[in-house]
Amino acid sequence: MSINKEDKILIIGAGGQIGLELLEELNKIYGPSNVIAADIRSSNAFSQNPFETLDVLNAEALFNIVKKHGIKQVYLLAALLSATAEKNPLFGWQLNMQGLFNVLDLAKEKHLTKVYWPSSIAAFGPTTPRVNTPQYTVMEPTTVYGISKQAGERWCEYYFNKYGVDVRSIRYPGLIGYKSAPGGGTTDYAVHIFHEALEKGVYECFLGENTALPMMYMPDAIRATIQLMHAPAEQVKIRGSYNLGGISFDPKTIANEIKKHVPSFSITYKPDFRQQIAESWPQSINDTEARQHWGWVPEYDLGKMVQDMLFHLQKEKSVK
Ligand code: AKB
Repeated sequence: MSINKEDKILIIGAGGQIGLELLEELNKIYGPSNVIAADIRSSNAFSQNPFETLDVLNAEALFNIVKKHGIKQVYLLAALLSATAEKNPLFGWQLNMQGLFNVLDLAKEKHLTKVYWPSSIAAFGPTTPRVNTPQYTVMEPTTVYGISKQAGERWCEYYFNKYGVDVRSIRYPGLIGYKSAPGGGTTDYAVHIFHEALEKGVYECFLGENTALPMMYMPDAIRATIQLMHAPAEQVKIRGSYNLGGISFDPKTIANEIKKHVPSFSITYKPDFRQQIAESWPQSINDTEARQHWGWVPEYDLGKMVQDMLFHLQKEKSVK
């Protein structure tokens, strides 16, 4: 492992689904005073940490924050996700790409020592083999989000090869957690379903019942992210982005798993524009390279994840 606990870390997009959970874990390792939260909006969740209001498109403001706090590592999590970016494609492209360039350029100029940038299963497309999708395969994404992720992967690799930028990345599946809300993706149903099951006992799903997608429980995703960032540089052999496998299921299967704990729960299906996006993505992921290079092993299967989600959400509701 390569950890410098003195490093100052900046999380851009700290108020998002991944940002909030990453902040909590990085606080445990580096201490809250070393982890600077940045977002376009403030939030009570940042009360322990130094906070900066930041629009990642403002390169000068970003540079000033990096200088002010002596930042060494950046986790760049500000982005428009698949469903939201389809509604505003040019802004999605601009935010997702320019934000990345602003951070990579600071690393190229040696202001940063390490960068984390998330890619996604959205970087694949309808011509990709959908089952057990390998690391290296056909990639022809059809969403603007997916195109930005595919292009971003190539740029990360380019900055590594050309300028020696230590950039690391994971192709996240759909992420499921109880601590934060998802932010405009196609996989969001797999979080909404838990809240609706407990609050209303019914859920209308925006994907069809047999639409299988790769998913992952948030504790696994956060652990993988930190593990990759702490891996010795020579183990990080892929500088585009790593496939990461977790759990693969469709809405019907997760609904049945929830029913084991909430027997009265029922689900209906009303697919919308997100169905087409989901059908262009893999159903399951082969993550051999992540396992071999830096020792990735997932902990949660469907049953364990559903049980843990319901336990925590029920606990929260009984406190309210
Ligand atoms: C989305 O659905 O857009 C995201 C993703 C898979 O990257 N959750």
